[in-house]
This record gives sequence, structure tokens and C-alpha cells, in this order.
Amino acid sequence: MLLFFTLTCLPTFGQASLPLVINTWGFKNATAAAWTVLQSGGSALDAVEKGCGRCQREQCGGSVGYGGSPDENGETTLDAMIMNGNTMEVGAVADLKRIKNAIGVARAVMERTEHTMLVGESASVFAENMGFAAEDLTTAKSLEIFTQWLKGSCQPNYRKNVSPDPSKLCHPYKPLAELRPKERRLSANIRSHDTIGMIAFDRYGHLAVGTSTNGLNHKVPGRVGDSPIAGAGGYADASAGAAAATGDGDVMMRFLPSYLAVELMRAGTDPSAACETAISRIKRHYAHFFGAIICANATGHYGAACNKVPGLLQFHYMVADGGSDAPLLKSVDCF
Ligand code: SD4
Repeated sequence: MLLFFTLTCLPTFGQASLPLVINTWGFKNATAAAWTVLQSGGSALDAVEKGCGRCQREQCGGSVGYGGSPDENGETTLDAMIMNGNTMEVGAVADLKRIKNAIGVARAVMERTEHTMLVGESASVFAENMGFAAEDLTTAKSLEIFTQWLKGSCQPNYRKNVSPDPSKLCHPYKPLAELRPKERRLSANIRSHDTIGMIAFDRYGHLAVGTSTNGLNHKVPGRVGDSPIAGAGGYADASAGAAAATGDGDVMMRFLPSYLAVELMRAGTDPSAACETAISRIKRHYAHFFGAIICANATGHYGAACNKVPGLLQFHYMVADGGSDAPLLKSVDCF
């Protein structure tokens, strides 16, 4: 009877042998960097820090690291988070300015303060005090994106129910007297969605998750996305599993999809189904949101899911484990 139960309950999702790295999108070099750490006996935390750090330096997809997603002032600001799934410690930075290594600063918040998150200018000062170099995050490319946007009268943007000061090119904006219904988040369809979210299990059974992004093009200054928020951009609990999300963070963070997926896996839901439920929960309210999530349970079984919208019919993610011994590109059909 027990044997029958075991056989009929075999999982149908991706299986991995530990150690294991999974990350959002086809950011292969990031996977390889994390995998090298794990292979040489390094920790899950070191793996996600190295993997996300690699993406930051390579400016993966233009949406990770410096020189991407200039805000309304033309400045690139960074969000990142790291979570230890064994101790439940978290370090995060948001709206980080002038410092390239956002995931490194997030780890410093976790390991060198009693806090969980630091934001904005003060986060940058903290980073400098911790020895991180202050540099201009603007590049020729981010300047060009910003210049084109100004030339296009600052369209599209994330404002609603406001009008620009007519004497100025775009803003300051003033509230319109009446609130008008508006097709939501037209501008969120601009392709600027390639946050790295990475899950790593090391050979000692430790679990960690990390995220790093420069957010969204033309965001309102001060905007913070889902990526640095524990439970939204990522979550890890070694007794249940881990998840990391990517996409329209303003919408996704309202549903804590990573936390939801981990709790579903804790209750025995397989990783693919947990990912799908996390996406479905958002879809109920925002049918056309852009987003995807990766999930791995405590035994290293993994899956992914994404919301089907024009421009996202399939979601790609990377996996490296003892079976493949090299980064493999995986994909899942969006629904
Ligand atoms: C954010 N989730 O800041 C991030 C953006 C992104 O893939 O590109 N995600 O909303």
C-alpha cells in the first residue's frame, strides 16, 4: 500500500540533483558563475551573490545593473535582495544610487546591520561606508534612452490623472481635478523586464535566493519594485522551498507571489503548480500583467510559470545541477 502511494505520487515537474541553481531568463553566465561557486563547495549565499553580481556587471538584458532603466530624472537606481532560507535573514537595498554592486550591498545590510532594508541616498552612504565604490551609473545608452524619452514629451510614463506644467517640457505634474479611468500600465509593456532572480541550494542543504534589477524605464523617482521585497521578488525557507519573480513589480508586489508559492510548496503542492497558482492569483485582478516566477521545493524539484501576454508566450529560465553539470536553458509555455 505504501509502495503504491509512493509510485502514484511521483512528481511530474523538473527534478534536480543538489546542488542546484535556477535563475530567471536566459542569463547563462550568471548561472555559470553561481554554479562554479557551488561546485567548489561554496555556500548558497555566495552562489546567488556571485551569480547576480555577474549579471550586474554584464548589465543582463539592460535591466540589471548600471546604465539601464533611467528614471524620470535620467538616473539609474538599483533594487536588490538576498535571503538566507535557513536563518530567514534578509538584506535588501532599494532606490540605491551611484553604487554598481547592489546585491553586494544587500548582503552587507544582512550581515553588517540588524536591519532588513535600506533605501535611497542613505543606502548609498551606507554602501560607501562599507567600502563599495561610488560611481556614476549613467552610460551612453541610458542617456540615449532618457534623451529620446524627453524628445517624445516624456511619453510613455507611469503617471495617471495628472497634467504637466505647460511652461515646462514634462513635469512637475499637477493632479487633474477629476480622476479619469485609464487603461492601466500601458508603459509597463515597454520591454524592460529582465530582473535576475536566482535560487541556489548548496551541497550542505542550505538554500538562498537573490534578486537584482534596475527596475523600469522612466519610473517615477523614488519608485521601488518587487525585487527587493521579501515574499514579492523572492523568498526562501529551507523547510519549504524558494521562489523568485520577475515582471511588472508594481502589480506583482501586491500579491507576494514568491511567498505564496513557497507556502503552497510547504503544503505539498508541486513547484510548477505552485508557480501557476501564484501567477493566477495576480491574473484574477490584472489579466494582462507581464510576469513570471520560478519555484523550487525543499528537495530541489523545480518549475516555472508565466502570464501569457503579447511579447511573453514562453518564459526562459536557467538551471544547473549535478545532473547536467552545466547551465541548461529551460522554457515553460505561458498560460
Ligand atoms: C521591477 N520586477 O522593478 C522588476 C522589473 C523587472 O523582471 O524587470 N522584472 O518591477
